[in-house]
Amino acid sequence: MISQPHQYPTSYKPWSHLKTDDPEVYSHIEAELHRQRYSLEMIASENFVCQSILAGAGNPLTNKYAEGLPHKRYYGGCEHIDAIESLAISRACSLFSCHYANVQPHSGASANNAVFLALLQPGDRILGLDLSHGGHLTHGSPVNISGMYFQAHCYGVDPQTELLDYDIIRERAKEVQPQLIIAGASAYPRVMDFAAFANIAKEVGAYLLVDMAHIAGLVAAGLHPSPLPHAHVTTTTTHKTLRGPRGGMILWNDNSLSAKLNKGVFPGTQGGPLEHIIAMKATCFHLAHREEFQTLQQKTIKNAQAFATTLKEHGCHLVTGGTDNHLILLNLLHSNLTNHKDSNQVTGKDLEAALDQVHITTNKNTVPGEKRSPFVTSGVRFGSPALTSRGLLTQDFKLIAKWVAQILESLQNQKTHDTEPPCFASIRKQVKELCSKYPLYPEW
Ligand code: DSN
Repeated sequence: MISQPHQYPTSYKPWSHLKTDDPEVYSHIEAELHRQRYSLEMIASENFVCQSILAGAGNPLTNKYAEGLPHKRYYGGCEHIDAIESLAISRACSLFSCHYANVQPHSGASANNAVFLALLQPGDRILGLDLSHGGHLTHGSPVNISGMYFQAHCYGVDPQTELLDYDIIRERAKEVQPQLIIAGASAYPRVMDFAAFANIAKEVGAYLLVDMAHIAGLVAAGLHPSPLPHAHVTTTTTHKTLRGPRGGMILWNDNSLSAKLNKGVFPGTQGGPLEHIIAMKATCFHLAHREEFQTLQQKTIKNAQAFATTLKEHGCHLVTGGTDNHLILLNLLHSNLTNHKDSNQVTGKDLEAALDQVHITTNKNTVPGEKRSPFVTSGVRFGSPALTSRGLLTQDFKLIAKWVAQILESLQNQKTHDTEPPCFASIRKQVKELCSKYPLYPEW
């Protein structure tokens, strides 16, 4: 593991007491730690926190109710909670160069809901990136509250380049006349032009919400342009590239929005804040100022690009042809690696399951022009943050990409499903060796 502020001298684990108090839960936690240790985690939205944050999240602040904001609480005894939450707010503002932050959202989805409640009326029009083009459920999907309580419209990527085309987005915005435009994605591998989004929002008189959850760590390190100078409101999670505890946050600059946004969180959509997690958000923002964090984010991009290049060398088609950030989206509709005319059509579900069998963890993902259901899909999404935090190098990412291509090719060539393709056993062994070379939380 890299970028760990402290190595603990003993093998004491924060969850050790559960061994006697609740052996059943203890054994599931141990099993999950074992899974994380002996698999290659390539889900683009996941990461491994440093030991300080992992251990620090189990702290006495979990015992405290603190509804309200620092120094304006509905409960007594909040003086230390106030100090910690104020620190988290000021560190968030300093890290992202903005004036205001609410660090209470339990997740990115909760942060987005709070913004919707603050800025919209039921039935208002919102415009976000199509889910199958890399958008997110909370940006207007019909199965999410954002698509049920608002009139949700979407824009897509250019069918040829698979890139965002700001002229097309402008046209959509003029047609739809939304009250809110959402920029941000969970499967878009390229830089987003937030200034262009802001211009479009201004032209149609809409608020601009940027959901930077996936790229927050890159933004903090100055490796992706920041949305903060452009968006009315920015939301994020804290646990993806940012490498903090699992949670969300809202950032903004215009004080006239402050009361609405804060009320959108509490009492609008949440109750008591998770102050033990807010303490670790503060630590995350502190660590993100360090040079090691910058280096980690640079390596995250470099490793993703090495992975993408190797997949392409093996004949894989990547959405947009590559990546500028931490994620790679493999398009299986155009990635035929075999010479056989009658090769199998491999779905995202098939490849995700096959990679699971060799302990490479990914997720099936829709791709632009998707015809299959979200449970099947024609793509697989990969990400570099977790393995980069674990210490894997560019050469390791190239090796993993080679294994992915071998597995895909063997699925495309497979004549019978009765036996496992021959390369699986050897790749599984090599995955185990690679995991052992980069131990995860070795003191535990
Ligand atoms: N579920 C996250 C992702 O995987 O991208 C987004 O919330």
